[in-house]
Amino acid sequence: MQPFQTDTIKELALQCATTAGQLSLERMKQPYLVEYKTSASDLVTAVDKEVERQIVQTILDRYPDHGILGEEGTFEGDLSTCDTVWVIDPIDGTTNFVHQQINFSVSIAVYHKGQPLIGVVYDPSRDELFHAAKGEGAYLNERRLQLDRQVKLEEALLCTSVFWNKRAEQMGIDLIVKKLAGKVRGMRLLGSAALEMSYVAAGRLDGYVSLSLNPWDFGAGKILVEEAGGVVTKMNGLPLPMDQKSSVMACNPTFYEELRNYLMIEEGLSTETES
Ligand code: 2AM
Ligand code: CA
Repeated sequence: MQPFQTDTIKELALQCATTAGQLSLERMKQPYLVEYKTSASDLVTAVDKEVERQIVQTILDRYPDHGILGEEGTFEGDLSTCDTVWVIDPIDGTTNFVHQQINFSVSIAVYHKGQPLIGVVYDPSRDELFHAAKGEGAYLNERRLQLDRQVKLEEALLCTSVFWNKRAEQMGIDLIVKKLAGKVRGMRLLGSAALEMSYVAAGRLDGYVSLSLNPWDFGAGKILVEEAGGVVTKMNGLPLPMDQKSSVMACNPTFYEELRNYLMIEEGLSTETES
């Protein structure tokens, strides 16, 4: 087994993300198959599947002993035997890809022995590459990202994902939006969690909250926000898992505690949800 070489593996992650993003842009110009996964609000396209296959092949050609957890489930190996696991979403924001043709991203996180070490998010529409390695800082293209601005909660622009499905309705996911309506400067829903967390790292948004996200939606964003100087945890304050659904809070450190207490205590929002 090869030792973990951060620079070489990050280089491959950057290459996978940019190639995948460019392929998505190309495929968008032609007709492609769109299917419902679980409902009309939950889409998958032939492009999601093709792009994931391409990323998986590129990784395994170079590192046959690495494992891959991808949204479309292309990798067939046993993750429990792999020290290094890539957690990938070929298109984060598939609904935007189909409808808006903008505001979608490729998300790639690399974990070694359970520790998140590399995060890359690529927005092909704007050619913006967000990237970070543990202990080496976060970047947008060549520019170093640093959350050194003090932000009060009432001055904060926050972001969340609201899923338009029955389960979300039952969970009362709209409570987050209602709860924050009079408390913060504004809320945005961009529709790509990986991109929203990247924007938190870049200071374009001050925080992101979600009651339930998949590991491929938050893996890369977590490293980006932390390396930019932000805080990322579950809503109950515990660390995010590598391979399970989780609630997510990612924000500027100045109001992290205040926001968490405000969301948790007054409404008694559930800390963890099943889907
Ligand atoms: P996706 O586009 O890869 O499905 C906005 O809806 C964000 O939440 C996107 O990042 C989207 O990822 C993700 N998402 C959509 N439906 C979801 C669900 N039921 N559970 C968790 N994340 C979801
Ligand atoms: Ca996806």
